[in-house]
Amino acid sequence: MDIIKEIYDAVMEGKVDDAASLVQQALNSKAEVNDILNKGLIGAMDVVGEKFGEGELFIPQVLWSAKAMQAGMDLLKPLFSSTNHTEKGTVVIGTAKGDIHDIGKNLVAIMLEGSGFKVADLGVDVTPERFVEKAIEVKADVIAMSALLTTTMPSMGEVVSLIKAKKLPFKVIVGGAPLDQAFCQEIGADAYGMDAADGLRKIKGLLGR
Ligand code: B1M
Repeated sequence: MDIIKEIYDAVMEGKVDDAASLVQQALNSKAEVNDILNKGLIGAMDVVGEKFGEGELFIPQVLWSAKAMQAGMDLLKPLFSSTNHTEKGTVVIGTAKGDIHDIGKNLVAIMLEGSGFKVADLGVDVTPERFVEKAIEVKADVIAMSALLTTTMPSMGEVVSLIKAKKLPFKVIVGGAPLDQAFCQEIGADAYGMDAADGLRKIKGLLGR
């Protein structure tokens, strides 16, 4: 069987060890990293999400799939490592208040680090105040926020309001499956990242790098 399909199946079935060893095998056999990530790991997680939404899969199964995906992603992380160590800027990243989804956010953080950015990762369920405090503490250039729930999207707008009220210099980028460019404009954020690669591109664009 095609190794990418095997990775896809391992994530679908939530087989954490298999996902890791198959990703390693794929890397050893010089499979395309983008195929491993997009067709194997993310492709499977998208279908898991659809089945979860339709009530065909339940939270424990989704969690195992998420763990399998993360195990595969951990092995890809070094491949995104920067060869150019000139620091491009500092980004504070986290998942919006009330939201514990972190796979997409982790992917954005990996790509940023790999591209030479300093990343302060606040994890999940981050309050608007905490985003701003951390950005002040580390003298960030950008605050990057992820949300996967429609109910947690509005707290991203609170971050923008806090920044404006305090006249702080931080740029704001938002991303996550339920968001779009219109929402980004509605809350007054500076950019919307459609996926992790687009997030990286937009952050570079915001900083002129
Ligand atoms: Co949740 N969940 N979940 N879940 N979950 C969704 C998001 C959902 C769409 C599933 C569904 O119903 N079809 C639905 C949200 C509905 C809505 O609000 N519209 C949902 C729900 C309802 C819930 C709970 C409420 C379920 C419950 O308890 N009844 C609960 C919420 C808990 C909470 O947060 N308070 C919950 C829990 C969970 C798990 C814990 C089981 C698990 C999370 C594990 C983890 O993250 N560690 C989970 C998962 C895995 C999902 C799905 C299946 C997959 C999400 C994922 O990781 N995708 C998801 C369905 C789906 O999205 N299809 C679902 C892979 C990841 C790579 O994609 O994060 O979209 P994503 O990131 C993308 C882009 O969006 C973008 O880049 C990435 C790709 O390159 N991106 C950015 C993301 N952030 C970015 C930031 C940027 C730029 C780009 O710049 C800053």
